[in-house]
Amino acid sequence: MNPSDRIAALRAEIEAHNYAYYVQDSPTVPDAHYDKLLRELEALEAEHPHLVTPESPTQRVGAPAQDGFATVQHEIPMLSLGNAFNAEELTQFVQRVSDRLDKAGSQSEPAFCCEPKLDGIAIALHYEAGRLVRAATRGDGAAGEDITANVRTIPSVPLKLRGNDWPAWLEVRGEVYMPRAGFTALNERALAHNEKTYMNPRNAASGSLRQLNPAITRQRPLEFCAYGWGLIREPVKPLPDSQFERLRLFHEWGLRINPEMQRLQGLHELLAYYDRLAEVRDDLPYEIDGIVYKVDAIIQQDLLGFVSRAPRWAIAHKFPAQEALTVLDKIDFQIGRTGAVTPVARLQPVQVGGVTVSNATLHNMDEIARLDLHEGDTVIVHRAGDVIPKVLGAVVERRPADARRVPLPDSCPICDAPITREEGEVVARCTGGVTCGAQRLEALKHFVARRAMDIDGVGEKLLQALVDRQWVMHFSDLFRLTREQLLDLERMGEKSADNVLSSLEASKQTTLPRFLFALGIREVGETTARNLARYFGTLDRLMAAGVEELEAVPDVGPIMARHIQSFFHQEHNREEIEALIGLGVHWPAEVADSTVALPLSGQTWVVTGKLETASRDQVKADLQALGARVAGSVSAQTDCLIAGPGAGSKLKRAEELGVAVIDEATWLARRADYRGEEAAT
Ligand code: 9MJ
Repeated sequence: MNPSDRIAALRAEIEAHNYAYYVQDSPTVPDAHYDKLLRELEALEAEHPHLVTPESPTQRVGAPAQDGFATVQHEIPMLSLGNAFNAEELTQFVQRVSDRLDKAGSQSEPAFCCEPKLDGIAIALHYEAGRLVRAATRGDGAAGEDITANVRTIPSVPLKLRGNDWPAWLEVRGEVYMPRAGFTALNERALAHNEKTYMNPRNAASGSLRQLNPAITRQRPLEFCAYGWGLIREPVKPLPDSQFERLRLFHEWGLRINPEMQRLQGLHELLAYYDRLAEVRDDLPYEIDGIVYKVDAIIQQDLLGFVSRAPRWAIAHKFPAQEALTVLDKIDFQIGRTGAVTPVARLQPVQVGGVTVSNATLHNMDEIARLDLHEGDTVIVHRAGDVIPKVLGAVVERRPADARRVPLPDSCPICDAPITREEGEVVARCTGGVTCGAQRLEALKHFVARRAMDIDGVGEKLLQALVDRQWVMHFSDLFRLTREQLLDLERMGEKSADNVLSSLEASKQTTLPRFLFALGIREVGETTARNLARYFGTLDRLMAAGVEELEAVPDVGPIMARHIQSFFHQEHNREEIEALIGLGVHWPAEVADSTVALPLSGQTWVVTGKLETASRDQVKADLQALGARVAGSVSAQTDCLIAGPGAGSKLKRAEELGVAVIDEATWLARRADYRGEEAAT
């Protein structure tokens, strides 16, 4: 393709994305893909300057102003930021800044004001005599939309500035964004009411801000954070000559600024700041997509000036994209331990969030319908932190003619038993029960797992081989395996066979909570298994318990109680338990304790940072065993935070809220105490 055609194609595609993004609040492609197109266009236009036109998407900053809102001209253009996509590009930026300052005669090494790059909507707030008189979106940078009525509903936007030393006219610039928790709640509400959900917090913020009815905006959990300024007139006293100090002054006037903001110097410090925030990124209560570095001294900012779209004195150092485009090749159906049918997206491998993703769970048929997914679709995949990858939606414009809808299969792909979905249930189930190879394999995997019977050396491959040969149909069959059988398996040497046999033998000595958890009773996780063991003391008492008595156990609700009771009523389960005990599975007696609440009952704990003596999972399990609820984030409801080295935003939040914080050593001492109390009762 010749450059002129490629430029035309890029412009058309970018314009289409702009429209979807800015006008419909419903992006068709991830930001990273959009950035790539824009960069390619910029590079081509730089090579062929005669092909640049005023209408080119490279010649404007953002979206054009929309109908429905009055237009506000920005007296000083609202620019965007240049990007650095890796450390090398940041290095070049720092070098460029130093070189230019040198040339301009400003020898002092620049300091940078650093803060997370909020993923929201840039706006300008106009304060006249300290009162909010107007709020506007960035729009195309030259003119935006008057969204004053909507912005006035945002609690963190002061309608009147504090103090009295602000300029007669002050234009504050910053980001309106939606914190993660508010976004999740908003989408959950929308789902419950069968309304449109938003793809991400940023679109939710944009959509909420651009409501024509401010009463709707008011119900949306929006926040504002200041990071800059526009026109300033008639200051009553000279403003600080540093970005950092100026924002601190804004803070005194009642504006929010980012608590992570720091003034740093030298590439090394900038990169360390980037690394630290990349580490805590997923723990922050809001989404960020990179770090913004701004030359701190305003005199140096002025010396550096602007290029067409962005200041030369600032840059956004982007984090690896958490969203990417790929093709959904196929939807498969997996059968879980309890027969639950889970659709799984088979994707063309794609890099996202720093790893290669080729599968993503689609949860259930409702989710496929909600996202309107077809095999063959181009889809947007999201992956953040260690969270499992998620398909956010399809790019309908790219749907090929032969794209296929995928119905729920009538029968199980493994055992051919009918698949049913009960009225009002989201989950479809294979009715094959233990005769279904998939359910059997999943049940066995669960049974041997580390936190269950902990049978070392018996993994999925071996279990699959044993199930295939029909040597292991039930849990108890594991303990009937002979050395000869094992040696008959491919790739099983004498040593491995002996190891498997001794692991099996060793696992027979277990605990009642482990045994109960291993049985795989629906809804019964580790904590419930512990609570059941503790409450009833013996398996016999538990097996004899009625629904009412089961419901008296901490954490056990009516549905779970019914699952437990029905499990122990089924003849084949009772036989299996008897067989296991007959083959030597045993556990020490538990001290039944149905009267005393667990020491941490009713408390909410959070764990963060690196721990020395145990994994976070283990500490979590210990906490749950003591009755605590373990939460993922710190709130006013948190009773205690266990913080290891490297703790970031959670620790900060706990300190802000006055939540008790203990280190690992203190936790270990407390745990010993609690367990001591337990032993004494
Ligand atoms: C965000 N999004 O957090 C800027 N930004 O500065 C910060 N954006 C910006 N600064 C000039 N912290 C243009 C945009």
